[in-house]
Amino acid sequence: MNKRSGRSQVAGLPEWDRCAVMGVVNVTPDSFSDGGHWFDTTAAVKHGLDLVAEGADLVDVGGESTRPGAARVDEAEELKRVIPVVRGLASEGVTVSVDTMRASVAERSLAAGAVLVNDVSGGLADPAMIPAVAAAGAPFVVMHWRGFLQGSTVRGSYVDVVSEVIDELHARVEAVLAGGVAADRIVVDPGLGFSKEAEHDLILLAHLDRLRELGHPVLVAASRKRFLGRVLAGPEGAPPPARERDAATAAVSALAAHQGAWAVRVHEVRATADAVRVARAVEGARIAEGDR
Ligand code: PMM
Repeated sequence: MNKRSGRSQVAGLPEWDRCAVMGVVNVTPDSFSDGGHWFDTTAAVKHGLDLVAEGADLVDVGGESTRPGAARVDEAEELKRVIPVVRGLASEGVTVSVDTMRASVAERSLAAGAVLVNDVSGGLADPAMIPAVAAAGAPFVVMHWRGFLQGSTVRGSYVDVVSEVIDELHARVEAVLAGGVAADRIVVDPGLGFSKEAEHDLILLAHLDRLRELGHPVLVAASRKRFLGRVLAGPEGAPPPARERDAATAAVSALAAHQGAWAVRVHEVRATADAVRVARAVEGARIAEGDR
């Protein structure tokens, strides 16, 4: 934790003096938000490098779509998609995160140069995940997750969504700590859109301060998600397609950075890179004012 700005850091990763930008490379044929456009190793590596050129601090590589209703990819296929892309980006000096629920994919990715494991199940999907991350000494993103089935009605009912997400994340963090992952390597994530309605996502975004009270850096992954489609829907109620939600995503990035998020995970990096820099400048002005 930086005492002056209150900014949180993650052991084992570079330090950024502002909210970090995590660019997304989905190496899948069926990702809802980029239509499988990057389903090719060379194209995926090039896309990751382009994201870095546009201002991404780290690149999150995933080979399995988590969109509602997506079928699970088998392990061999996930490895085939992810490992060459992780290796290609890491060999170019990119800070690489791997988005996987499988311990084997996490282990092989770390061996290929990844430095962060991002598991949307928070270690629940694969019992071997936490021991693998602990053994490697890798930083770990623990996302709020209520199971494979997602969407509006499935396990998405809450009385007080902020308290419930915090309590459930706290329980996962305890399990991850008990499994041997160091406290200063744990990142928490509210899991926007996972077993949550649009209003749940918005309330969680309004209360990132409470999530930060868990004592771990917070990752926010709002990019192109359904709740933004709902917010932007026209009078007929039709949400714009995922690719037309990037300006809204950048707005969330500014809001998240302003509330002290450690990082934001986005598909379109350029606008978010600007947004987090503006948030940093405003924060710098506030700190300078306090010094006068
Ligand atoms: N969402 C998706 C994929 N990976 N990782 C984290 N930590 N948090 C998320 O909310 C999250 C994630 C699904 O979105 P995508 O298919 O657009 O990548």
